[in-house]
Amino acid sequence: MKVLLLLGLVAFALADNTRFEGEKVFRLKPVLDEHVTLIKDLANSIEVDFWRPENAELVTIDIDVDIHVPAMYLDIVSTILHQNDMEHEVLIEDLQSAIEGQIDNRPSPRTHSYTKYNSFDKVQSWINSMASSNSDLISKQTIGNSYEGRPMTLLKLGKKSSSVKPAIFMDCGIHAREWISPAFCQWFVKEALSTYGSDSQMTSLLNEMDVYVLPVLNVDGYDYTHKSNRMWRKTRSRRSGSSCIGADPNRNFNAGWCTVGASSNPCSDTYCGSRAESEIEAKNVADFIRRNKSIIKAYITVHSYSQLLLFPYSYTFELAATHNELMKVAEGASAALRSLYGTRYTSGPGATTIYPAAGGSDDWAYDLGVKYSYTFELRDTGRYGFLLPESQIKPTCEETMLAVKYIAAYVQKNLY
Ligand code: DDK
Ligand code: ZN
Ligand code: ZN
Repeated sequence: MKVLLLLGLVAFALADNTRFEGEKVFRLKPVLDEHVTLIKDLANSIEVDFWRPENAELVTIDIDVDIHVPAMYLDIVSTILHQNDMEHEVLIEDLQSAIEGQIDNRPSPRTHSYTKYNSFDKVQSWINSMASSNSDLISKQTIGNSYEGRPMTLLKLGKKSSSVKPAIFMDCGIHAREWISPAFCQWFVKEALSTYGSDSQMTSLLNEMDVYVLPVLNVDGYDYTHKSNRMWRKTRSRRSGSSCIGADPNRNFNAGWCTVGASSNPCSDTYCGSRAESEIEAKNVADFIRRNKSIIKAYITVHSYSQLLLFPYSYTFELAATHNELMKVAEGASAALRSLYGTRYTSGPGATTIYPAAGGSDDWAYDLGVKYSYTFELRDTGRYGFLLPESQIKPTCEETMLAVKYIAAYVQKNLY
């Protein structure tokens, strides 16, 4: 007993439990070239966590820059901002309180809940129970294991059929800290199953097509944000020659890999990895989509935050061959989303709408031949950022459902 207790204490002491007391999130508004240079210099000299854009190289004039600043640098940063007359505001006064405030005060259900941020283990047991209880409409398969050995379980929704059906592939949780994303995939599965038979669009969709849903792509990172560091973004892979962990899975796909908006520094949050598909999680997804390329008609990937509906390209400023159609569908989807609660989304190609960034899954899928390829950046626009309160899970998922269903209906209508 004593030994167990001792072991427990040792494990506790060794666990990385990053806390964020007194740390702030600032929104900077650079309007001069000097401001941009200043932000980049700041990033090189002190430890700043870029929330939006996700690294300093992506900072340009006239965009909002959201940065999380550790307590020890607050005075310097504030002095620099004022000395250089850079407009700014404090988005989050105290990051640790915001992290705690994100979780509702409702008694925490021991089981899975659609209106809470579920741990990886809870999502995993939810996947298993969903797949075993609705065998007519849903099945699961593992597309591989993560770096740390967690299963990547894919759900297949669709009325069983003897013929091969065209399909839509959707993943959530590429980035670990974007918790609203896996929450949406879980919501989607629930809604699909519960409205099949009553909602005519969902019924027809699942009769004619299959929808593959990967609720959590970056399983190791997601688990790590629940257990150790809420602000983690990347995978958890280790490499020789660097003590820094992980690569950005959304910079690791083979689409203009590491040419722009990505870093070759393993310590960066946008590290592109040692080569395209070096991250097993990206490779497992790419392998699945390659294997099923002839049936996959649309690819949807869900992130947060910024309220954007993006499509190719991000690795180049060139317009996609089907740009006009991609834009038309995105605008229809955004309008559908907005019709529920008035939430405004901006649609457009990644490179000009958010920032140039190579190695994204959407660009890769599109170039492979998946004609309808979209990246959602869900709520909000920065008030809570990654720490969107649980009270917003339901409205966010409800409105996003309308956009995803809009895209699905369009794809279904244009199958043949
Ligand atoms: O990966 C990113 O930095 C954001 C989501 Se957090 C999306 C960037 C645009 C789509 C990538 N092709
Ligand atoms: Zn993301
Ligand atoms: Zn983001």
